[in-house]
Amino acid sequence: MDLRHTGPELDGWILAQVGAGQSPEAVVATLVTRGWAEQAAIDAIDTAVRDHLARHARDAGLPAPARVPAPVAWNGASQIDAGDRRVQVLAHLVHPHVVVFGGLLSDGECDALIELARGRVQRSPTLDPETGRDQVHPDRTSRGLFLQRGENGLLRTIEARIAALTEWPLEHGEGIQLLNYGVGAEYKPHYDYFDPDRAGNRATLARGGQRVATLVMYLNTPARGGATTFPDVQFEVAAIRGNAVFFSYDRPHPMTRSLHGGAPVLAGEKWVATKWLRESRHV
Ligand code: PD2
Ligand code: ZN
Repeated sequence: MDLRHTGPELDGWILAQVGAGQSPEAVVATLVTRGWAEQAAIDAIDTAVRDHLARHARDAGLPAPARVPAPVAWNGASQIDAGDRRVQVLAHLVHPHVVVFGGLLSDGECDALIELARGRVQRSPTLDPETGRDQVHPDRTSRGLFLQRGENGLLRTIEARIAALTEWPLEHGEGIQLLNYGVGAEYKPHYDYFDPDRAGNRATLARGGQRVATLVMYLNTPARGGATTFPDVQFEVAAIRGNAVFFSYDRPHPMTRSLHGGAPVLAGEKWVATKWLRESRHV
């Protein structure tokens, strides 16, 4: 078989190899022995598999999968070098794709973010998918503050760390949102992606494409309650100061099992900083 050129023959061969259980590394190695440069072989495999999955999704009436940040490997390193800080990997779930990080923020950074927001937070809105306008909704009873990306030195430091940790371009991140929940406040289960079929989401989607991942960073440890929950898999992440939960969703569809919520705070208060990552540059 002629494997020297891109085209249907090569794509068919790649899919047959992967389908037979060959690892991507083994397929790259075979292509290299046939004269391919390593990076070109990786790109050819990536394209063949991605096109195949997109066709498969379309045939099944589903949105095509997007590329998403994938910060950890299965049974990979338990600490990640995030540039200026080593971050622990405390737990990793594949579907939904959830990673619990330890020690992402220092105590001082958590306190500084809370101080920045205290007195400035207002009742958090949700985006009305029909009109595209912010609305106050009973499902979301936290108080929040949106910050600009790179608004001050502290945010620039944290945003650079997040970009290193997630291996996702800093410019694809939205500005950080600070949230405060008092006793009884919660964020009922929802999806963070935007429904592309709703007219009110068009303007948001035009400014950086779809959201593909969320990072919720815990700035304090509530006295009781306030976990981040994933109801589809009956999984919850305890809010512990400095830790964070990351989750990704490769398409705007419940099949991602990315339904999640902020459970009610039962005692004390809860502070989080949320960072959403987009497919492309967010403006
Ligand atoms: O505060 C949380 O745990 C939480 C839960 C679900 C935050 C968000 N979603 C969010 O900011 O989207
Ligand atoms: Zn959310």
